[in-house]
Amino acid sequence: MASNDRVRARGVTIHRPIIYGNTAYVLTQKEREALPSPDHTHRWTVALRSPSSAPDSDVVGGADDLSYFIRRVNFKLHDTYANQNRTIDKPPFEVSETGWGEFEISIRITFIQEAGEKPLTIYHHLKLHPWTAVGSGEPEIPPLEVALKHGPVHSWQYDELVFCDPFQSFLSILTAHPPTAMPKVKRRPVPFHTSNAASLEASKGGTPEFTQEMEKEEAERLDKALKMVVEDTHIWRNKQIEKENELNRLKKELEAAIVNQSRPIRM
Ligand code: SLL
Repeated sequence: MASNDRVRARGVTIHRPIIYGNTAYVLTQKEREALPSPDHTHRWTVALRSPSSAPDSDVVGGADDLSYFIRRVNFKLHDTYANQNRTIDKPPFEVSETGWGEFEISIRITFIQEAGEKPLTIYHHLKLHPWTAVGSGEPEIPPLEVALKHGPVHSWQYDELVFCDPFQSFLSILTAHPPTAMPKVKRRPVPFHTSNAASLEASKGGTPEFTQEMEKEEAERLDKALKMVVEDTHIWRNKQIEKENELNRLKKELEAAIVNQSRPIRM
């Protein structure tokens, strides 16, 4: 190690974008019969990747190899799986399996030693079923024939790993590997996400892709949601004031009635 390896670049903040999530396919009858467990209905891949996609790829994200700063990723699956702890120590950082149910997967990221960072655990809810009844009633799991027509389910979350005051050596490694920029505008469907109702429909149209435009749209959705919360708070506050006034009025009426009742009747 060079002498300045343990020196921190104070005041510097550097981040690396990531996506994590899953893609799931409905198995055909033939595929199911070929499995040791014919009750499995889906084939899926859970992964940690770079957000930008390789050109003309049918994979969501994954253009960059993240092993320049990530040493290992542990995926912890549901108890129903044999060897539920899957350690992936080289890229691609992903696990493919078959199964019948959705569950929470914990994804533990271990950084390269130079980072001097503790491992980080994030969670992804494995998504197998396309949502139906969007906006009208509770979402339901559609029958497999319907899901088959819908095509693969893509459920991915964008996030950023932020490093504050990084060690000089780690900073050099990061700056030597700039992430591939995401396309500015949409060319493909947007990845499904529960916070974005529009993505439910869009995710039917093929392999989705993350873009810079999505960031702007997410900011707009957050703005809109904040305005709604502020408006609602205002409405409910006024209702509360109204009800408190009514309560006071009724209390006074009641007091007056009691006073009247207990007043001696003069003959
Ligand atoms: C559910 N709470 O009931 C969830 C559990 C478990 C999924 C889902 C395969 C297990 C095996 C599998 O799909 N487990 O290999 O038999 O929906």
